[in-house]
Amino acid sequence: MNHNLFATFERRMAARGQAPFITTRKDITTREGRDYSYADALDVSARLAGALVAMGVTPGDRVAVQVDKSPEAILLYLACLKVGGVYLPLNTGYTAEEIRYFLGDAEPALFVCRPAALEAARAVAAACGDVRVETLGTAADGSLMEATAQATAHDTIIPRASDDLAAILYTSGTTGRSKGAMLTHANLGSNAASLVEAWRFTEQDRLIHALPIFHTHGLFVACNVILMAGASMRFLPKFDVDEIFEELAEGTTMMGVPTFYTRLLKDPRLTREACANMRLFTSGSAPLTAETHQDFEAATGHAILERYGMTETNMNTSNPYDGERIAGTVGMPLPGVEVRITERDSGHHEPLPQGQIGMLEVRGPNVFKGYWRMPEKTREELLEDGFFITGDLALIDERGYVQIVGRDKDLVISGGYNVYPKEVESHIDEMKGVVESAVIGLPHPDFGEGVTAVVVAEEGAALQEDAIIAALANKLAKYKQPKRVFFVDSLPRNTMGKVQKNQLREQFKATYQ
Ligand code: MLC
Ligand code: AMP
Repeated sequence: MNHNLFATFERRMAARGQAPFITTRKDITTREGRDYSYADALDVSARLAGALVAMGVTPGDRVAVQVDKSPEAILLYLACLKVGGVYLPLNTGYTAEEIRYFLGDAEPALFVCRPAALEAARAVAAACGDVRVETLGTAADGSLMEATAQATAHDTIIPRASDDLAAILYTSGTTGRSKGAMLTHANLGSNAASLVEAWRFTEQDRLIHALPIFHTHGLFVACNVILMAGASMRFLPKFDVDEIFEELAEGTTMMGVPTFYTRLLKDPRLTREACANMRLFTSGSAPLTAETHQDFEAATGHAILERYGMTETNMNTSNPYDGERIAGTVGMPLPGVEVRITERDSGHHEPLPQGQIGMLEVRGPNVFKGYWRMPEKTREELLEDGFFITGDLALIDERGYVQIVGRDKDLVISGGYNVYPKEVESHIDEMKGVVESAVIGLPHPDFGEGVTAVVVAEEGAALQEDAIIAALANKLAKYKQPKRVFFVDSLPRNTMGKVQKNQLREQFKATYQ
């Protein structure tokens, strides 16, 4: 049997024929959009697959993609699956320096970039074994689409085993070095099927899609679910409050990070009437405060359905569709997913009594295969019994709902994007005049947490906040850059010499309030 995820998608897509798959907003002047029915998507993805094969992509090859959001980028993902390639999406915010690491580590057969970034991409690719570079723009333009127009359709779905790789998604690590999470066809397929069921997606659904498509949330949770349900999605280039209000009347569902909801709540147009056609709002990637949950329900009558997941695991838990959606909880394990809370640092992974806070560990068909070319890291986090150590601290309440209460990992989540302090600190520490630094997340009204640096300068060094931020511009994606930099004489440490970030978070807690 062919376990290629594309085979499952293709059956649904063929059955849906001329039904809409992805629609885009019309251009204001031309009044034209690019709408793909399922039949169109099958046709173009088959030709894209033909182009990939002609470019030398063979089964198991990585295809790295750093492009702006467009329907064609999703068709490229589908084409990549079809030919047995491993899709490797990259955040559009990554700098050339960051891209160099990913290309060097993943050794892709092909790198697809934005047309405007071609020169820079070629320079990076040349330094990484001369990776082939093609372009894809947001107007169905670029060399990849030109090749596709000439390509013969590739009709065969390359056979894949269930644990063959479908995608690699990079996720930063506590050591500052990003790790490629290897996701299999079975990981993605099983999770999408669970979510369609859990969230009652049907062919009638129209998802308002305003997330980026290079992470688990916007790519797998959103697009795979839509494909499996045979539903449709309205593709917005990014989250924009005005555009969301224009879409609510015809949408039925929206998936968002908490920042989407706090921004919508600030707008007087958020009413029951405005959301009358909607049946479901979901939230994830970062904690949704109970206050936002309650305010949203008061304004719209909709209880946001919060779920919890990770790049390595896809979605693990979800509040119920029909039962009570409890604010401040991430619900119960999805079917087939096991969750246990263990004593952190104990090393024996015995479940703690119900109600106690500990390390959250998960096991199931959703859990990834390991980190790309990092067997030791994989062994540290993915246990022999199949449980994955999430790094999140949680408890399970008496009703069986999971509450995430904190993180054991030193991680900041800003607007749904992960920022590992170590990565930012190492860049700041390299700067002239810096003794050391600590990067922390502080409560931020818009992004949930705001990345903040606390720096110890050498005596007599004339370091400025602006200069430090400016010096990071070419090194780190914008969302990783500190929004503020503070100077202190020394960093607080415990007797073991470990920096007490709690104290710093307390000292600077009012920064963005
Ligand atoms: C943008 N900026 C950010 C930022 N996004 N800074 C910190 N954190 C962020 N998340 C920068 C911009 O570059 C800009 O800088 C300034 O902040 C203000 O920008 P903005 O216009 O207000 O931001 P906007 O473009 O509207 O983006 C905000 C956002 C976006 C929240 C809509 O970040 C977003 O779509 N986040 C979703 C992330 C996501 O999909 N996560 C899923 C990960 S998967 P300047 O200086 O130029 O003004 C995962 C697993 C799971 O975690 O469970 O789902
Ligand atoms: P990522 O590595 O980008 O996949 O981010 C995964 C992390 O996001 C998890 O380990 C959690 O810390 C966090 N996360 C995701 N969903 C939620 C949620 N609903 N509540 C709290 N934290 C979440």
